[in-house]
Amino acid sequence: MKPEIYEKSIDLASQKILKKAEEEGIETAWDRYEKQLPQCSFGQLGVCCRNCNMGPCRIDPFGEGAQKGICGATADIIVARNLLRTIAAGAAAHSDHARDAVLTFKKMSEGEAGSYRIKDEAKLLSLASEYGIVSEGKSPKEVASRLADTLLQEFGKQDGHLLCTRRVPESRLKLWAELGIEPRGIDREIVECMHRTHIGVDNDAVHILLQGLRTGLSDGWGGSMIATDVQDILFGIPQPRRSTVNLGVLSKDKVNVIVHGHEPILSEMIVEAAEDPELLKLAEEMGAAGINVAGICCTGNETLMRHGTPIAGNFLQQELAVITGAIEAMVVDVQCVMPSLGELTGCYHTKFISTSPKADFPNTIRMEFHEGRAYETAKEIVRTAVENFPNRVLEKVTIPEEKQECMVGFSAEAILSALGGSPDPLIEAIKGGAVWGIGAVVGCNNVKVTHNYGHVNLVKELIKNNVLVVTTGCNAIACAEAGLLLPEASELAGDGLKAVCRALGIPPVLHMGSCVDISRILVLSSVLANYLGVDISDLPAAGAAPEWMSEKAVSIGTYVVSSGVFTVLGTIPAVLGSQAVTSLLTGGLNSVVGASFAVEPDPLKAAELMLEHIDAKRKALGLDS
Ligand code: SF4
Ligand code: MSK
Repeated sequence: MKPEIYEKSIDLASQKILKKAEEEGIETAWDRYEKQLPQCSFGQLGVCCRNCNMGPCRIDPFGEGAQKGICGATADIIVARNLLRTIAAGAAAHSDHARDAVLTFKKMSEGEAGSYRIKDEAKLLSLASEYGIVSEGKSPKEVASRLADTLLQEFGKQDGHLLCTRRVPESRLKLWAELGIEPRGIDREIVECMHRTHIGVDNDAVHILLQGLRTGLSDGWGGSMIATDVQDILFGIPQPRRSTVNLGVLSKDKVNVIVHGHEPILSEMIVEAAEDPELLKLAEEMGAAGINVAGICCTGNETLMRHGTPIAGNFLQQELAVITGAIEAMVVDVQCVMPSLGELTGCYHTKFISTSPKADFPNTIRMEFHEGRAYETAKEIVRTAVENFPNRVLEKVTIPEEKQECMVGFSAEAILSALGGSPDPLIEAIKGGAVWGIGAVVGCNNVKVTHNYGHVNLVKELIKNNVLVVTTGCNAIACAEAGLLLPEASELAGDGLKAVCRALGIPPVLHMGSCVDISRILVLSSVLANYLGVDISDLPAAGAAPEWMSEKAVSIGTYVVSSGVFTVLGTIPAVLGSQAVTSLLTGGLNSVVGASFAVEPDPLKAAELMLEHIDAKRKALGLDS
């Protein structure tokens, strides 16, 4: 039976636009999901292999048909190999993003990326010193150049291990070394995954999965961390600020430009170009009251965190934003951009502009971005949007009134500064029980879950139980839309957390950034663990991804668990076809890395699992008061 609109999304603005889509006969991801049902159970269980052309082979999960692929691969081998390829793809996406950020940084240092500057010299100098680069007697650009060279070597490194892992507590690093999963070169780990999963190479499920852990770590403590650090130098460390979210941020009378994807390199310039007097004058000539830039997904999170640029929505709202009929340009870079936008934008006046040399989509206008003329490209893009304003068809425009204020910008540095410069107040609050623990809730939307239902209900349950939540990605946007990113939301928190939030003037849910910024959560965990003199796995902390869908989320889950944090997944990964892999991930990993996964689609039960875990960790630390 066709689902009701309220079953598709809990968000009122989204429900209104889903109704509009129905009335206009416009197809969305939810409709296409219906058409996919029932989804292939071999695929769902992870027991289908296409790794060579003797296949595809698939294992009969009921034990009646084939139990081995043509080469002899069992369900355990096939599931483990598929999982390893998924981790590799996710790690590649984050790390290739990082590579581009470092290349821009390098060009900036050589004066070949004119529009970019060093925005945070203090972070440049502290990173340089962390990487052993002497900055005395050198100009900031010389230091930047040396740092860029060092960071670029992290990708192709052939000897030793990733330098960011120096931030890891010693006991954890020792454990990784003993297990042989200390990450080496970022590219090396990803390439090795592809090699190992080629027919006839690695055919032991445990051996394969250990490489999965190492590859995930090369993302979290490598690619993602480098992306965050370099973007902070170029664009500034996020600081607390206010903004607004949801489809209601779209303007009735201004030119609406959406920036969507993951990389802030171009969107930073678009935000600047939208304030260019020449373009503002042109907007006025076109009958618009100004230019309104709004974000979707993590490009949106990046500009939100650093400029307070409003966010129009998370992953499942990208189509809905176009269906409002109010968008002049949908500007995309990489990752999480639906190819459906090509046909969809054709139903409205929206220009669909693709900008990355790596990513094109059907029916786009290509306006490829290169650092050398970044601002010029940004201006051309904004100009295209402005000139499109007169084409807006007023009868087709519905902008929901729902928009929600939020407080964002909680980088690890900003959190420490909100605490007065030391983790002491937080540690004391945790020790005293006012803050019962820390929950890291992240990840995507997935049509298999009512949009934002998993995110919002899980987070509400955690804060009700005095768990301070840190968030990134689409979870952060869902929380913002539900009003949870405001200091006033502490009214929904337990008494202890409420008092702490009031004293510090912070929300009970702290927005730490985009998907690559989960590295900020790793850094914060390390700081807390080191301060307490324990391993990350000893902290009263737990993670969750209630509505995850992307391969990047699998890599993230892998590095979070490998770093010692128990993590609950709200949607089921494609591993259930192997008993061995499933029990390793959900149990066996505990005795290997001190943490494991759980799968629980019900957000309240997921919160319960996280709370039980936090209780146990508190007890082990002697904090059971
Ligand atoms: Fe089949 Fe083995 Fe080839 Fe996979 S690698 S398709 S299981 S023969
Ligand atoms: S955007 S990876 S849907 S969180 Fe980072 Fe959202 Fe997931 Fe993309």
